[in-house]
Amino acid sequence: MKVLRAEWLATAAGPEGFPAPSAPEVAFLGRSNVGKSSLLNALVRRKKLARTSSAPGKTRLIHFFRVERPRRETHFVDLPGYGYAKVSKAERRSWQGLIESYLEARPTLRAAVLLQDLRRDLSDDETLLIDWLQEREVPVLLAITKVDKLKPMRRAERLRELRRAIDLPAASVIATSAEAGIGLDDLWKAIDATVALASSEDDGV
Ligand SMILES: Nc1nc2c(ncn2[C@@H]2O[C@H](COP(=O)(O)OP(=O)(O)OP(=O)(O)O)[C@@H](O)[C@H]2O)c(=O)[nH]1
Ligand SMILES: [Mg+2]
Repeated sequence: MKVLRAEWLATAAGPEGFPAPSAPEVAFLGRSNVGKSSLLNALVRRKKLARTSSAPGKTRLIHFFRVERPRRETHFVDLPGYGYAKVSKAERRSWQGLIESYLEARPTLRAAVLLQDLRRDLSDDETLLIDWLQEREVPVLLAITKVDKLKPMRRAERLRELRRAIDLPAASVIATSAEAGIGLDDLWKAIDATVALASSEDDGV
C-alpha cells in the first residue's frame, strides 16, 4: 500500500482535545502491549510515528495520525491499552471513560481494529468490546498480532482456534506481524473495504 505521508495530528486526554472530525477514522484498540502502536507504524511504514514500548501501559492518551495515500486521506487513532494488571480501579475507570468518550461520539469513526495476541486466548474484555462496538454499529476487524512468535504449524493451529472462538466473518480476522511485515496488505484491504462500506451507509463523511 502506497503511503505518501503519515504525520501526527493531535494527542488528547479527553474530548476537548480531539481534532475536529474530518477524514474517515480507523481506531486501534486492544490489551496493553498487544502491539497497537507497532502495527499502526508498520501499516504506514514509519518506525517511530506512534510510540511503542516494552513497558506495558505507556499510552494513556489518544493519539491521532493523518495518513495520506494517493487521492485518499485516513486518520488512524491509537487508543490506550486496557487490561494492564498494575493499574488501580480509578485508573481503569478513567481509561474506560476516555475510550468510550471517543468510540461513542465520533461521527467520523468508520472502523475499529481490535488487536489480539496470537498466543493468548480471547478474554471477556475482547468479547465484550466486540459486542459493545457491534451494538453501536461500529464495524470491527480483528487483527491477530505477533504471528512471527510461533512457527508456521503452531501458528496455523492457533489461528484456527482463535477464528473458532470469535463470532466474526473470516474476512474480518487478519493474521499480522508488525515485526516481520506479515498481513499488512491484507489488513489495509480489510480496512479500506470496511471504511468504504461504512461510509456508503452513512450520509456524513
Ligand atoms: N515479535 C513481535 N513483537 C512485537 C510485534 N508487535 C509489537 N511487538 C512488541 O510488543 C511490545 C509492545 O508493542 P506496542 O506496539 O508498544 O504495544 P501497544 O499495544 O501499543 O502497547 P500500549 O501502548 O502500552 O497499550 C514491544 O516490545 C514491541 O516491540 C510483532 O509483530 N512481533
Ligand atoms: Mg501503544
